[in-house]
Amino acid sequence: MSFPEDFLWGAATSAFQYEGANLEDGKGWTVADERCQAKSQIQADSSVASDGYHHLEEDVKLMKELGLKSYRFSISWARIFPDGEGEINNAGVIYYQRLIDLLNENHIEPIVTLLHFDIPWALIEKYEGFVSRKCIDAFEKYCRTCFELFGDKVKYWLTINEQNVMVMMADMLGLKKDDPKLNLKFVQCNYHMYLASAKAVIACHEMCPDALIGPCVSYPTLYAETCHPDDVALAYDMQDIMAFAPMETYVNGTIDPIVMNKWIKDKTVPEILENDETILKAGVADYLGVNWYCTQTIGTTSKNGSFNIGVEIDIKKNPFLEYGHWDWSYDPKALKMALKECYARFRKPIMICENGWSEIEEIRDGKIHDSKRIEYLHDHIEQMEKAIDEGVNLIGYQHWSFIDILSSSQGFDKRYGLIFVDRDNFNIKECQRIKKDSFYYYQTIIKNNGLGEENGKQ
Ligand code: BGP
Repeated sequence: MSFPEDFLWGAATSAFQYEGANLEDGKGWTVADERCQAKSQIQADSSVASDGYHHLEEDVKLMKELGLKSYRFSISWARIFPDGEGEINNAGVIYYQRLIDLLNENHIEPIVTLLHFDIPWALIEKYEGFVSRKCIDAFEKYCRTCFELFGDKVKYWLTINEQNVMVMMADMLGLKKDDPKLNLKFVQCNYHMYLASAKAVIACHEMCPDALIGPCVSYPTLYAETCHPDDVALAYDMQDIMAFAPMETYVNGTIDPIVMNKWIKDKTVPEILENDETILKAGVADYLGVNWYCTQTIGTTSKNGSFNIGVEIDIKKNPFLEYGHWDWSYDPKALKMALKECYARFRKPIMICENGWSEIEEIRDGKIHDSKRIEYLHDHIEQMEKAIDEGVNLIGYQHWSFIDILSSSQGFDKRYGLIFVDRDNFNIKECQRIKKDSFYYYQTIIKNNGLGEENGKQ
C-alpha cells in the first residue's frame, strides 16, 4: 500500500503570517497583530508579512506550478467582521471569495482554518475574548457567515488552530501575564473554545452537509528524559493533558477525566451549563487535524517551567537527536509513532496540517539551496508512507509552509517556505518570490504521489 490516489498533497499558511495588509480594506485589529507588534523587530510584524494580500494571483500560479492538490489557509475573522461580530466587511469577503475561486479554478482544494491565533481585538476589549461566553456567540456567528458565503466552494474546514497552545499563553488569548486570575481564565478560555469549536462543527454539518470539519491540534511527541518511572509518568501525563485530552474532547465530545480532576484540584472548574454536554457531543469532528514538527524531551530537574500545567518541567536536549537553529529536534521516525498513536486512540481520518523545517536562509546565485528541508521532507514522507502501510488513515499532508511567512514568534528570520520571500526583518523590499530547491523536490513528490524511485523510495 502507499499514498491513496486522492491524497491531499498540500501546503499551508495562516492569515496574519502571510497576508500583511493588517489594517487595509477595513480589516480590524487582532490579538495576533498585537502580539506581532509587541515582538516586532523593526518591520517584522503583521503589517506586510509575506505581502500575500497583494500577491494573490501570483501565489496561486505558483501553487499550480508546484502541483498542489490542496492549500490550507486561514480566514482572518477581523477581515470579515472588523469588530468581531457586527457589520460584515465586504472587502474582506471579496478577498477570500477571490482566493477560493482561484483555487477551485486551478483544482486546488481549499482547506480553510476559521481561527488561527487572531481573535479580533474588539472582542478582547468588550468581553476579554474567550473568557466570556459572548465570544462563543460571536465565533458562531462568524463561522455561520463563512459557511453561508463560502460553503458551496469549500469541502475541508478546520475550526481552531492549536487551541491547546493558545490556552497556555496569555498573550495569544489577549490576557495579561500578571493577571491574578490567569489560571482560571486559561481554563475558561479552553472550555469556551471547545464549545465554540463544537458549535462551528454543528453549524457546518447543518449548512454544508457535504463538507468535513475538524480541529487542528498541536502534537509534539514527548519523550521522558530518563527511564526513571517519575520522568516517564510526567511525560505520559503531559502528553495526555497537552494533546490527547483536547483530541478526546473534539472527537468524542467529552472532557477528559484527567483534565476535569486537575480543574477540581486547582479550583479552576469553569461554569458548566446544562446544555454544554449536548453541544460537545453533537459537535464532534469528522477528521483530526494534527500539527507535528518534532519531539520534545522533558525532565523535572530544574525549575524553569515551560508549560502551565502546575508542574515545573524542563525541556531537555535529547542526546540521540540533531537540533536546528531554534532547538527544534529532527526526529522523523517519531512521526510514524505519533500518527499510529492518534489513529489507535481515535480512529478518525488524520490530516497533517503542519509539518516543516525552519532555517535562516539567503539567496546564492539567485537560488536558495535548502537541502535540509529536502531531507526533512523525504524522511517525514517516508514515515507517513510507513504509517499508511501499517493501517493509519492519513488523508493529507499540508507542508508548513507554502511560502516564507512571518514566524509566530521569531519574525522573518525563521523561514519555513518552499518559496523564498525576498525581505528581511529590517527591509521589506519588494517581497519578490523565488522558488527554493525544495519547491522542485516537493513538486516531484506530488507528481509521483509519494517518494517514487528518483526520490529514494526503497
Ligand atoms: C504552529 C503554528 C503556526 C506556525 C508554526 C511554527 O504552532 O500553528 O502558525 O507558526 O507553529 O512556529 P514558529 O513560527 O513559532 O516557528
